[in-house]
Amino acid sequence: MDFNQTVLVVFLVGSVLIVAAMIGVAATTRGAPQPQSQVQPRGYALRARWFWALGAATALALLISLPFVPYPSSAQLAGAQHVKVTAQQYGFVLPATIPARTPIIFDVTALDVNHGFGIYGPDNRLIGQVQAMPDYVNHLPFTFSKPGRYTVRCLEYCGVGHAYMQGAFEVK
Ligand SMILES: [Cu+2]
Repeated sequence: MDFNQTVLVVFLVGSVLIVAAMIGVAATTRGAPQPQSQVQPRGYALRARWFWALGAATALALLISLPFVPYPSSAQLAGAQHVKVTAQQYGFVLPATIPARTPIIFDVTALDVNHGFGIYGPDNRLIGQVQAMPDYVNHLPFTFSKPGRYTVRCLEYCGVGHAYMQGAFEVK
């Protein structure tokens, strides 16, 4: 199963669970309304438990995922090679080749309006992106582990030619 199929399955299972919960609520709330004094303590107790459960889940998710944050440390970036990227209606100016296994910092700017600088790997999956803005330089650190042909696409609607705004570079 590839990534897109996994997303589809998760989405479908989630949708079924939500619909099931809605049907459950609809089926169990048919009777006469209960008085507020009877419902309130149960609701408040449920709310407190829900709060702590969400807090615990968030803390756990942070602890598990923090080591995988994809941003390089400043030490790793000390010797990084800067690559200038200029976006303009409707294309990108950037070098034709970029070295593999070398820390890179893309210095991204635009000459006219806001653009998106989205990098797609050889398997056509989005692997990194940053905005390209006029009169401002955004820095996107990235280290390419796989050689191949990478495509750059504009990810921000920038005018009539937006859909065709592409670039490419070779990682060697
Ligand atoms: Cu665009």
